[in-house]
Amino acid sequence: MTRTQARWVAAVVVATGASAFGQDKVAEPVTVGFSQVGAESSWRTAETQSIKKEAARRGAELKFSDAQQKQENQIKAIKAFVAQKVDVIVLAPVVGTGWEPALREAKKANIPVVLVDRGVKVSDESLYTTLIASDFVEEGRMAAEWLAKKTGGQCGIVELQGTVGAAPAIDRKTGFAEALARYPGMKIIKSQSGDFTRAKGKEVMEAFIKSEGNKIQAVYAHNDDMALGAIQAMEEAGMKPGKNVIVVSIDGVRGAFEAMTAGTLNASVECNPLFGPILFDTIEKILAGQSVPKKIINADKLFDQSEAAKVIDSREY
Ligand code: GYE
Repeated sequence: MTRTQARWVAAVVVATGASAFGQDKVAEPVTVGFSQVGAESSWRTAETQSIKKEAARRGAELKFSDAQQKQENQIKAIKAFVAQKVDVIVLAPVVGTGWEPALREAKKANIPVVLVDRGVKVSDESLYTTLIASDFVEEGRMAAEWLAKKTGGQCGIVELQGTVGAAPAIDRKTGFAEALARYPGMKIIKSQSGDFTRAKGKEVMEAFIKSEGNKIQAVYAHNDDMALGAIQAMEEAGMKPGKNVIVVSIDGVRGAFEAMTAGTLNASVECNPLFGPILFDTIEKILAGQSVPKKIINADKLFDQSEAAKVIDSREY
């Protein structure tokens, strides 16, 4: 057993109040450095809370760093975690490329890296231990198939993309476009990034309304926050989102369920942000020297107005 592994076992013993040898142990907690993207969306806030809560529950020391959506801040955080000799680094990477030098430093220091919610493109896959995320391409496909059914395969669509270069923005666009190719009557008439935020989603939608007006029959937003911003823009312009304009998005946050119940959002593909338990189960395995799969995929499901009111009270985020 390595020193880190021994500390992990000791920390678990302390956290659960159990003592394997019938004696009290005072152990240093396992330290986890978590470099988070920021707080751009309600999904992101739910993810942060879930991870902080689970760290506290298991008695791990979480060093939390909010990058305010800037990759340079995340690179600085990784370097700082390496200097502090944390036991594990958890990274939710804002974009997909440009990570190799920082990840190499972590590898050189023998610190395992767990990617949560977004993947990276690296030439050497050994630079991270595992990725825990949703299948974003599939989410895009689900949104498109649902829209095709709803509109009979006929509609002019505006697309609000996520952060440029982020895995969920790239993959949600790809999956949606792939499914759309089967429906010649469905066309994306405008597509632009709203950076996954409500304010940007509203701003971009206002510009779309100005240039495209009533050619817009549907909105596809890469996350709920941007959809909610777009809904506000449409309401202010006297349009009827959810009725004249069909709105579909991704995440399944509480605000989306409220909008579906109110009739302004039509559907949302759930993307579960509650990573805490699965993340710490995985960290525990890594530190105990057990092997973990390279990819751990969350299963997602689409909700529309027909179920929103029934399930809203049981939603956890
Ligand atoms: O959909 C969005 C957030 O990376 C899956 O990032 C995540 C996305 C999520 O800002 O709301």
